[in-house]
Amino acid sequence: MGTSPRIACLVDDGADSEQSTAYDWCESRFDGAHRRRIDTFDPGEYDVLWWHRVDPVEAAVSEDGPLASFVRDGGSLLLTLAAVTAVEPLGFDGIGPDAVGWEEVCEPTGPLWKRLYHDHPMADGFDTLRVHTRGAGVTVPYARYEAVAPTDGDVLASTVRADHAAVSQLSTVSWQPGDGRVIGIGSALSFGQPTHDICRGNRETLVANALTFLAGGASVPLTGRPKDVATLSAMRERLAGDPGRPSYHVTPPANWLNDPNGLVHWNGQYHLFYQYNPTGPFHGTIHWGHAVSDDLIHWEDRPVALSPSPDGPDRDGCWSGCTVDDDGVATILYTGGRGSEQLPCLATAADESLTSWTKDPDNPIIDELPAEPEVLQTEDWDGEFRDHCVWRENGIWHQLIGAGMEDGGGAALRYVSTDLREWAYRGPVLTGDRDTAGTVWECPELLDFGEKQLLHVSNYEDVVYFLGDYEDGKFTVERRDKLDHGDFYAPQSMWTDDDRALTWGWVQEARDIRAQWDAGWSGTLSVPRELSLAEDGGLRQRPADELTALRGDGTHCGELRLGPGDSREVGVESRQFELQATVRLDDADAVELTVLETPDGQERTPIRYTATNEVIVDRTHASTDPQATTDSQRMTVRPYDAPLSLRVFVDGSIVEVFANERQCLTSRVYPERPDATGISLSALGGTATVTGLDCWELADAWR
Ligand code: DQQ
Repeated sequence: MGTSPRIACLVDDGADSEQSTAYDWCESRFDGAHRRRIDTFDPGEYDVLWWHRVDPVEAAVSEDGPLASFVRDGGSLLLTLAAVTAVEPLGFDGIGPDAVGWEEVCEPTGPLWKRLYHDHPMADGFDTLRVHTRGAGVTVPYARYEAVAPTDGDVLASTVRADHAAVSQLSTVSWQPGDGRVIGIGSALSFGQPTHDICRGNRETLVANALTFLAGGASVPLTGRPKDVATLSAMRERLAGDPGRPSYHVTPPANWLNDPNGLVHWNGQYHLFYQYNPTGPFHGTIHWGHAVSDDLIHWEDRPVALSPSPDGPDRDGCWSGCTVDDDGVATILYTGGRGSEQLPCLATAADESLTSWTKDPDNPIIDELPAEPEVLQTEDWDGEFRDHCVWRENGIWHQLIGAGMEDGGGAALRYVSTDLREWAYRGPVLTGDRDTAGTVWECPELLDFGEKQLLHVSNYEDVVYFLGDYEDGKFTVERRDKLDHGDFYAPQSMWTDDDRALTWGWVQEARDIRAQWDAGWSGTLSVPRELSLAEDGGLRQRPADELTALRGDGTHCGELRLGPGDSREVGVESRQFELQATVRLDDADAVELTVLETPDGQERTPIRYTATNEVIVDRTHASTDPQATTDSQRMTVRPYDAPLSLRVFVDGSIVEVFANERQCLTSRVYPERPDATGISLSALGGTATVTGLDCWELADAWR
C-alpha cells in the first residue's frame, strides 16, 4: 500500500472495548492512524477522522464545536455504528437515525448497495450489491434510518440479511456539509465479536475503502441532498442503459415513484409532481418529486418539491394530494404522515416556478378524524384517511378525502371551506361495500363532464370509476367499471386550458422487490389519457393528442388478410413505439398482435383479441427471467365499433393498450434478450382482417 492516510481515531468518554478493537485494527492497517481524544486534538493534522461508538452521541459535540467546523471547512469524517447519531447535534442533518439500539444478527448481514452507487469508491472490491460484513449469532449495536429519511444525507446502501433485501433499513449515508464530506455506516460493522472470514474481510475492506476515499479528497458526484437539476439529470443518465426503463413515460430520475400528485398548468408550464422516495427504489419516506413540461410530452426534472419536516406532522412522509389556484397562489393539499396518524396538510408556492413550497405553520389543517362514519383503524393507522381532491364552486372550496369505514368499505368524505384552512365536515359523498368495492378508497377524484360526473377511487386492487350525478354533496351512481384492467393505480387529472381532462396513473412494477432494487428505479406514470363522455353516456379514454408529436419513423400497412395460422412481421424492430391497428376477426377465434418478440419466439408478449370479446395481454412467455410475472391480464371489450380499434404504446417494460377508445389495459413485462424487439400479427383458428395498421417509433421524453 502507498502512503498511509493520516487518520485520527476519535476517543471520548464513551470508550469501550468495541471501539478499542476497531481502532486496534485501524492502527495495524494504517501507519498513519492514531487514537486522539475528541476534545483536545488538532484536526488539521489529519486527512480523515474516524469515530466508532457503541452508544448514541449525546452531548459530546455541537454545531459550533471544532469537529463541526473542521468538517464544514473541508475535512472528512467517518461515523460508524451509533456514532452516526452525531449528524444531528453536529448540524449535518435535520434528523438523526431513528432506529438505534442493539440487534441480534440472525444471518450474515451488511450493506445492500444502491445500483446508482455500485461503482462508488467505497464499494471497490465488491462485485455484488449484496455485501455481508457481519456474521450471524451475535447481538450488536446499530444506528440506521428506517421510518424517516435523512434531510441532507444521501443513502448509499440499505441492508441485506442473507439474501433478503431489507430495503428500508438505510445503513450507509453520505453528507456534504459545507466543503466537507461525511460517511455514516450504522450497522453490521462491529469489530468486537469474531465473525466468519468472508464477513471480516468485507468489513475491513469497507472501512478501509471509506477511510481511504474520505482521506483522498476524491470528488465523487451524486452524494448529499437535496439535489439540483444537473445532478438529477446525471442520475437519470446513469440508469439510461437499462432496456426496461421507459423513455417517453414519466419515470423518477432514479429510486421510487408512485402516485401522480398536484398536476397543474401554471404560468404556461405543466407541472407533474409524484410520490418519490429519494432513499431507494421502494415505498417509504415519501417526498414529492417534480417534473415540468412545456408541451405535455417532453419533461425535465426539477428538485424535490416537498420533503418531510423532522418536527412536522409529515415527518414520516408527504403523501398524495393536489394543487389548486387560490387566487393566484398555487396551493398544495397533501396528507402528512407521522407515527400512526395521517392528517391533511397545506403548503403554498414560494416561487412562480413551483420549485419551493412553504408549509402552513398550522399543519395539520384538519387535526382529527371525522366521527361519523367511524373511520377504519388498522394496524398501521389510527384512521385510514388520506388523499385530496379539491375544487371551488361559487366561492366555496370543496374537498374529498379518501377513507375506509369501520363498519363498511371505502368512502369519499367531503369537507367545505372558505379559505382552504378551516374545514367543516359534511359526510361521505359515496361509500362502498367492502366486498365489492374494497376496504379503503385512496386518491378519490371527482371530474365534472357537464352532463355527468365521474368519481374514481383506488381500492388497493383497482381503480374503480363511477359515472353518474353529483349533486348537493351526494353521488348517485349510474355506471361503474374499472379505469384500467392492468398495472395502473391512483390516477390524477389535470384540466387543460382547452377544457380537456388529462389523467395520469401510476404504472406499478410487476416484478419483485429484489429486481426493483437491482434496477435502481421503480415505478412510472402512464401516458396522459383524455377522459370524456362518449355519445352513449359511457366513458371515453384516449391517448392525449399531444403524444403524436413524439412519432418518428413509421410504417403503414393497408388491408391485410391473415389466414388461419398466418403470421406477418410488421417490419419495425423496437421497444419504444406506438402501434395503431383496426382488426376484424372474420371467422378467426383470435388475432394476436405480438410485441417484444425475439426472432425465435422464446420471449414474446401477445396482445390477443378473441371472438369472445376479450383483449388479453399474455405474459406467459414475456420474459426468460424466472422471477418475471407470467400471469395474463384481460379485459372485456364491448364492440362499440366493429371491428376493434387498438392503440398500443410500448416503452421498455410497459405495454399500454387502448381498445376502441374505451377500455385500457396497462401491463408490465420484462424481456431479458436484447433482440426482443419484434412485432408481428397472426390469426388463430380462422381468417382475420387487419384493415389498417400504422406503427411509429417514439422519441424520448426527457431533455
Ligand atoms: N399512495 C400514497 C397515499 C395513497 C397511496 C402514499 C395510493 O397517499 O393513498 O404514497 O397509492
